[in-house]
Amino acid sequence: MDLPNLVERLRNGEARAIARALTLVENRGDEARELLTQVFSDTGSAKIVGLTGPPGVGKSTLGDALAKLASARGHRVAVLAVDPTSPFTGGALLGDRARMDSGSSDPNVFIRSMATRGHVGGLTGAAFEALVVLEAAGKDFILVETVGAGQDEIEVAAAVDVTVVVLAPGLGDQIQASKAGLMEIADILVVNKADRDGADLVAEETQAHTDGKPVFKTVARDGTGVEPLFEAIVSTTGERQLMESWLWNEVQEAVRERLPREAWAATLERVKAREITPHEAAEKLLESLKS
Ligand SMILES: Nc1nc2c(ncn2[C@@H]2O[C@H](COP(=O)(O)OP(=O)(O)OP(=O)(O)O)[C@@H](O)[C@H]2O)c(=O)[nH]1
Ligand SMILES: [Mg+2]
Repeated sequence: MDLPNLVERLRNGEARAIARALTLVENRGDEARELLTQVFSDTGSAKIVGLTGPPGVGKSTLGDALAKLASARGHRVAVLAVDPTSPFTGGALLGDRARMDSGSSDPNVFIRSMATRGHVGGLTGAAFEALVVLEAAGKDFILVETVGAGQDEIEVAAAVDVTVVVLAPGLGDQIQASKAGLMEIADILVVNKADRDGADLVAEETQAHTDGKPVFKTVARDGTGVEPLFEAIVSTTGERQLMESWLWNEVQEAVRERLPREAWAATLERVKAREITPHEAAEKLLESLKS
């Protein structure tokens, strides 16, 4: 598939072309850049929903249930799982990525997991580009799942139209700390695994710590409570920060790439020795990029 061919088939929404384009984006080569340049102007209108929360709370299961519902309502749906810690369930536990990528129980839902760790530009750049690819393919309801653990993941979840933070009963104490950051970026909160003991308590506590944000209870596994959640997602209009986050990410990457390592190391030593302040150092480093 050459590039013009790929772009045409991507625009037609062909699953194989989407998969191919996402692989290009994952590999972060020149071809991906060229592809994005060609399709960028016809994107921007999809509803992009972030699903984030601690590992194992049921994000993928809930994502699958929401995707099916959205598909049944006539949306063209895609689910992007960024660096999942466990594979998509889709009703059953699936082992490998090939199967995971067809893991939805609804054949009209495009599902893809994406590994971005360790890649140049990091998680954020690749994930933002992937979202644009899905939009170019005509997807109008896109769920992006990230584990709400690292700063990058949180950044992606916060940059979309609606951020849904998923919690569940039985989370350990160490989760409590990261919960505060998660609450902040949430538009909507969900306590999943409502069939388990302690779900009501978690929901009450969560409600008490949010200033009037809606808290939903769901049993993703059997679909209980998913419909009201879906309605809330559809009627929430958050402020999309995708382009701002993306641009800022690119600027940071560009600066990082262009700063000579030696200049960086030497300047850092001077800062450590308290010869110049980080502020002065930053000015000098930016100045050195001009020449
Ligand atoms: N009891 C109960 N189990 C659930 C529910 N939803 C999901 N699970 C189970 O919880 C486990 C984890 O579900 P996932 O959907 O993979 O959770 P996740 O948050 O995507 O996990 P990571 O991607 O690894 O962070 C699976 O065994 C699910 O079947 C629920 O509503 N109730
Ligand atoms: Mg998952």
